[in-house]
Amino acid sequence: MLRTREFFKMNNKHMTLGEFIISNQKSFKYSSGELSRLINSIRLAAKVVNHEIRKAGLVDITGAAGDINVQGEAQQKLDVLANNLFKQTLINREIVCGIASEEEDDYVVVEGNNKANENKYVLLMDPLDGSSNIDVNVSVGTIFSIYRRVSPVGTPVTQEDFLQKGNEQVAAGYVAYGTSTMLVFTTGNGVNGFTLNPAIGTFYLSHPNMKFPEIGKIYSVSEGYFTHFQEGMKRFLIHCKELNKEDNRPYTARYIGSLVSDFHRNLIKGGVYIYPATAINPKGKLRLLYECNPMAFICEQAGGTASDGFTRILDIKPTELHQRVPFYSGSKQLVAKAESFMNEFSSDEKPVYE
Ligand code: AHM
Ligand code: MG
Repeated sequence: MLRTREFFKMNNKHMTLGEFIISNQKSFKYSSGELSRLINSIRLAAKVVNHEIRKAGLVDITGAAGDINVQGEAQQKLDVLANNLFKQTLINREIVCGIASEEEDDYVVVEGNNKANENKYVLLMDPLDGSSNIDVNVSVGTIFSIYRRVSPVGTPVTQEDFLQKGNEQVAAGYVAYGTSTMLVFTTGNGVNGFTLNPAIGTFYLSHPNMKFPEIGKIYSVSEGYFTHFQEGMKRFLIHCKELNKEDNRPYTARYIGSLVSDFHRNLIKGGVYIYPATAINPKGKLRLLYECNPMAFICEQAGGTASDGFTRILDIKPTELHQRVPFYSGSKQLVAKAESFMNEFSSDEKPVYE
């Protein structure tokens, strides 16, 4: 618990997330107030999910719920809970017209209480990413992505509202439930990070204008799959381990296996996160709509690069809700280096999207 003096110092000095939203509303792409209310709803749901996660070790809510999600993976109880909490918060507050989630087979049409839904935004989310880490007390995260609908307002949302290119995103963010809880987001005007003060349940602007260090030294890849990687990826990993004083090699390997945490650390310290194509998962593991697009938007807004090894993530036209793509993201120079190995040695395996 913070001592009283420190508590007041922190709470007087830093802007709260609520204050930030109000003072920045005019710079949001469309400033009708609807997006601000939506981000406020996410803030609320994040606090509730945070509360549940923080007591996960105390009550018997960890472990597989028994359901198998659309990806064929066992759902953890907290996945289900986080999904329901975010969904219910957004539905109750009548703030979106549709929701798509990694934990739902299909998109959810949100109808207004007494009238046709007049809301303009759809939300896509991975409500609890890295959930296999919950049982072992390792950080997890929530990832979200917001678009303007393309179908007419007042009609039920359609799949096309969700299958938009990432460069159409209006806002994106993540919540990192780590040693502290942080909400990091962008509305296309840079990236800002807010840390939750659990004593009073308020997010404070702790990391204004976050930027990837251009030159990173960390690479985050699950090297256990080395044998299944494409030649370009193998060469990049060998490069990371070689001795070279000029560019400070060998680099440092760090892999938590929790995308939000790995990405967040690299954003602060400088590095590259890669979930590449493998012989077993030729399209990689991560989902374009719920994980890669929002992280890519944040990444670029923070001065980094995000690609599938060849193509910019935000330029990919999605073809299905649960589509997977290889994911390379982080400090510009490191991603460029990985891409150069992919282009040189694996260009015949470049993913094609139609
Ligand atoms: P999930 O959405 O089922 O939690 O899977 C995504 C997670 C990422 O957070 C993480 O980077 C990756 O899966 C780890 O996968 P692996 O165990 O194959 O390295
Ligand atoms: Mg996930």
